[in-house]
Amino acid sequence: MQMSLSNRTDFTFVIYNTRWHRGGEGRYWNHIPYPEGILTAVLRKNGFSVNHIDANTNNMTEEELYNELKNKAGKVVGISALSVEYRDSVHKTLGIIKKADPTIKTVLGGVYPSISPEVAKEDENIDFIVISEGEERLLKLMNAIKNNSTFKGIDGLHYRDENKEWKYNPRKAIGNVKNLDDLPFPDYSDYDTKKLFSWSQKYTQNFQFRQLPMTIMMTSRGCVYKCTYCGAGKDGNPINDGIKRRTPGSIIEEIKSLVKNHGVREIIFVDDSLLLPRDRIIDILKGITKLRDQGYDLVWKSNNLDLRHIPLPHTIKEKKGKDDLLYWMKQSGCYQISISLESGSPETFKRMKRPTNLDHALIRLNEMRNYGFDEIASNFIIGMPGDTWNDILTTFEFADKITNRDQVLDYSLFSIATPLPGTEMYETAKKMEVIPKDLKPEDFYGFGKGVINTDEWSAVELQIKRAYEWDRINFPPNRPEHHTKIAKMLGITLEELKIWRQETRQNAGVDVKSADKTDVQVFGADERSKKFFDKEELPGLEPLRH
Ligand code: B12
Ligand code: SF4
Repeated sequence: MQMSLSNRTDFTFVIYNTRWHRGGEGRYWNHIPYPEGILTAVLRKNGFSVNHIDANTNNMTEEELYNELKNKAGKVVGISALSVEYRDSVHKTLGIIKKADPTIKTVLGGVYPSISPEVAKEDENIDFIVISEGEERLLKLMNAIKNNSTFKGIDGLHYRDENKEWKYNPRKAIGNVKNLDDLPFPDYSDYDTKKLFSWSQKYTQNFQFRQLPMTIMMTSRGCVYKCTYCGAGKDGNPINDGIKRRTPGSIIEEIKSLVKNHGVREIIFVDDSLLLPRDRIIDILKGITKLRDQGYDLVWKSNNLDLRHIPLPHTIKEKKGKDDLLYWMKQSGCYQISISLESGSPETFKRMKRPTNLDHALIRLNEMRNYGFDEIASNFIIGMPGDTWNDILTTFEFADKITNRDQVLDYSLFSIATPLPGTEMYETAKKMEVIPKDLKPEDFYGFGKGVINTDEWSAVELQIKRAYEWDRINFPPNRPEHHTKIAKMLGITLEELKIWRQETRQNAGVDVKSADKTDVQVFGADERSKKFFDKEELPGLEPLRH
C-alpha cells in the first residue's frame, strides 16, 4: 500500500544490493553507510525526515526492494555510488525506485557520478546528480524541492529542466565544506548496527577483523599526491576537492560515541593520507591509547597507509616520543598494515608520478617488523601505459624478494593498471592508443582483467602472468606456514585457499567465482559475528584485549 504524500518521509537512502553486479554474478561488497550516515545527520539537523532501506545487508531480491519502497520510500530517494565499474547495481536500483513510484525524485551522489556524470546521465530514472561533497549541496537541493524554487544556485548539480534536458551548474573550484569538524557524526540510528558492524568479508584482508563490531571513519579528505592512475590525484577532479583534516579532539569524540552507541571495538580508517601531518596523527593515536588505558577495547587499521609517511629510523628524535609514529601506532592498537608500494621499477614510478625510494621502503618495512607488525600487505600495479615487459618483471621480482627473501611483506596483491575515467592515466592511454577508442564503462571489470594492449605485451598476457605470479610469490611450497598466515589474514580456510588458487590459475584471474561469492558469510555465519549477534547486550567496554 502506498503512503499518502502528506505523511511521506522527506528523504530515503537506499543501499543497493552489491550482489546484483553483472546480472547477479556477484560481487558482494560490505557497505557501511558512512556517507549516507553523515548526510542523514545533516538533513535531520535541518528538519528533514529521513529513513533508510538497506538492500545489501538484508540481501534483498529486486521484488523485496520494490515492496519495501512501496511501503517506505520518501518523496526523494538518494543513492551513494562508489566505483564506475559497479554501476549496474546502482542503475538497477534506480529502475526499481521509479517502478515503485514514478513521482519519486531520485538523486545520485558519490565517486562514480562525480567522475563519470556523462555515463550516469544516460539513465532516464535519475533526476539529480550531486557532484563531489554532498553535505551542503543535498541540503540546498532538498530546500529547493521543498520550496519549489530554482536549482540554479546550487553548484555541482546536474538537474533536468522542464523539457527533461540535463542542465549543470558548474561546481565551485574547491568544495563547499570548509571545516570538517563542523559536520555532524554519521547517524546510524536507523540501522541495527549490532548486525551492520558485525560482518566480515572473506578473501580480503581489509575486511577481516580482530574484533567486532567494527566500522569505518575518515579523518581527512583529499590527497597530497598526484598519482596518474588515481582519480584523487588529478587537479580539479571532484574527488580532489582540497585537503581538509579533522582535529584529533573531534575524532576521539566520534570514536567515543561509536563505542557508546554501537559497541564498536574496531575502526578502519579510510583516509587517502591518514598519516599526514605527523603531529596530528600522533595526537589521534595518543587519544586512542588513552581510551584503551581507560578500558575501551579498541583496535584499528587502515585500508591504505602510505609507507612514505613512516619516519626513517635515523630521523626519530625521541623513541616513544612525538615523532615515533610506529610506536604510537602499535600502542593505540593498530594490528595490520596495508600499504601500496605499487611497483619495483623506477621507470614505472615516473609514469605513475609516484616518487618512491625503494631502499627507504625496505628500511621502513624492516622497522615495522622491529615494532612487531606481523600482518603487512601491499598492493602493486602492473602494466601502466608505457611500461616495458621488463618493468613488469622487475615489479614481480621486487615483490618476491621482500616477501620471500627479506620476509618483510606478508601478502602481495597485484592489480592490472586500469585507466579509469577521470585519471591522467586514462588520457595517456588514449593518446598512446593502447586502449580501444570505444572503451565503454562495461569494459572495466576489476583489476584482474586488462584493457590495455601494447606492441610489447597484451592484456591477456598480463592476466596470465598476474595470476601465476600472485600464486608463486604468495604461496611458495617451502613456506606452508606462510599459506596459513595469509589464509588467516583473508578470513578463509586452507581448503578455500586451495580452491581459490586453483580457480585463479585456471581462469587467469578473471571470473574467479569463489572469491566473488563472498556473500556466504552473511551476518551470523561467521563465528566472530555470531558471538556478538547472540549476545543481548552490546559488548561496550568489556575489557577484552588482543
Ligand atoms: C572505503 C572505500 C571503499 C569501501 C566501501 C566502504 C563502505 N562504505 O562500506 C569498500 C572496500 C567496499 C570499497 C570498495 C571498492 N572501491 Co573503494 N573506496 C573507499 C574510499 C577509500 C573511501 C570512501 C568513503 O567512505 N569516503 C568518505 C565519504 C564521506 O566520502 P564520499 O563517499 O565521497 O561521499 C561524499 C560525496 O561523494 C557525496 N555523496 C556520497 N554519496 C552521496 C549520495 C547522495 C544522494 C548525495 C547527494 C551525495 C553523496 O557526499 C559525501 C559527503 O561529502 C574511497 C577513496 C575516497 N577518497 O573516497 C575508495 C574509492 C571510492 N574506491 C574505489 C574503488 C576502485 C573501489 C573498488 C572498485 C575496489 C575493487 N578492488 O574492486 C570497490 C567497488 C565497490 C563498489 N560497490 O563500488 C575508487 C573508485 C575510483 C573510480 N573512479 O571509480 C576510490 C575513489 C579509490 C581511489 N582513489 O581509486 N571501497
Ligand atoms: S593513489 Fe593514493 S597517494 Fe596517489 S593520488 Fe590516489 S589517494 Fe593519493
